Amino acid sequence: MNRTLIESIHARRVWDSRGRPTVEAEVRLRGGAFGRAIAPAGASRGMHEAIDLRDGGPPLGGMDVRNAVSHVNGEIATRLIGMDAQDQRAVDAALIALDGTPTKSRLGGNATIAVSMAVLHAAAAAAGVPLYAYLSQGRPVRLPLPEIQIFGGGAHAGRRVDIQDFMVMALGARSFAQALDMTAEVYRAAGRLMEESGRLQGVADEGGFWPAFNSNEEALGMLVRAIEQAGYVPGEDVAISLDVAASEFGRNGRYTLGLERRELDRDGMVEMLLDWCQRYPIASVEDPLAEDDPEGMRAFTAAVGHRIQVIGDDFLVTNADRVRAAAQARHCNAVLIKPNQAGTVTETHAAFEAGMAAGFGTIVSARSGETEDVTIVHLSTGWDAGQLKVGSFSRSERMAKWNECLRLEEVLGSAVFAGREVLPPQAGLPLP
Ligand code: 2PG
Ligand code: MG
Repeated sequence: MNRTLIESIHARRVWDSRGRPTVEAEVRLRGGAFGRAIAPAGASRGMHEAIDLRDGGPPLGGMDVRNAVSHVNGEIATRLIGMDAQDQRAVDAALIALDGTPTKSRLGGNATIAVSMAVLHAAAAAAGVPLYAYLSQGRPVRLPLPEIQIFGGGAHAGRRVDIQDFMVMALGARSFAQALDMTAEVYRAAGRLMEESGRLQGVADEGGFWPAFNSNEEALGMLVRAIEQAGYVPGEDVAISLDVAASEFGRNGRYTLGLERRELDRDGMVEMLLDWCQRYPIASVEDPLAEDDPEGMRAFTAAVGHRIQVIGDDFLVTNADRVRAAAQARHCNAVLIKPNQAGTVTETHAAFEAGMAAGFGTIVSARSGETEDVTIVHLSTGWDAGQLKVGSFSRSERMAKWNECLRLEEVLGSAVFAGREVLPPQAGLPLP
């Protein structure tokens, strides 16, 4: 009997952090090993990412996933039972072939990623090691430098402000645990400042404070004050990281800032961001221009890429070919890695490897709709990605990931924290 052959696969409908249904998959191997994973869900989604299959119709605003769940329990289980869970590549190739579409639109990327990750967990369990160790195969790994949201905006906060994520990176931290301690102080200070100025209105989808600001830039000013009030030097101890998520408000080279009632063209948008990078301690900017604006991405990267991390998220959708093309054309210098954008672990890993080969920064990332699933923590550590983005410093679907990192750091030791060396040396210092 081969103990790592898949014996059974079962999916059920569970609920995510926005109270929407999602797909949980469980895989059992002949030797008894077991793996489980839950698909996350994005709100600001790239147009080329794997499709989250939703049922449509009146119930739950069309967001139900009964079809995706039955695809797992039906066709997918029938196809994968008897395959070797240790051969992730073959399992994922079978999922891709069975689906037969470029975007997993038939079976659902939510169905395929839940199964693919559950198979990975089962294989690690059969090997008797934690998932990160199964992935690293003895190669040296590091705990990632976290980017942690303080204010949530964009599609995660009713578009109250245009910019989606105002985050911090604890550049001065010497361990993952210390990075969390420092971020916790900044988060607390930000909460206090919001309260004092009469703006405390709860939190957005990923646990960052609800952005009751009059301009996008006001959030930057408040973030710098929060860093200072927490006792840190902005740009040295703690720097700012932005996810502009510009595809949400930009098309065809035009950008509409709803909060400020103004429209910018590509050059205007690049100019505004450059100005921010000159006046604020910004270390990293994600999707500064829209997914349909490679020219804008290239212009921004040409201006700041030697000093600041420029990440492609919607722009690259965790796709290896897109990462290679972007590296060639210098559209950005870092890639966000989201397993459910690709739809299988193997495709996610291929995008990650393409980023590594290009000398890109690599940031494993959660989605705005999350659960207690902590698979991405093990991917970021086991693949030695160097960075991890999970959302803010509240709400248990976020804290579950940070806490899992602490457990791994206890095993690995704080000497293996990636820290600020994953960023360009001058990241965080205002541009001259
Ligand atoms: C992003 C993510 C996480 P969403 O844009 O990077 O912040 O958001 O999951 O909604 O795409
Ligand atoms: Mg993003």
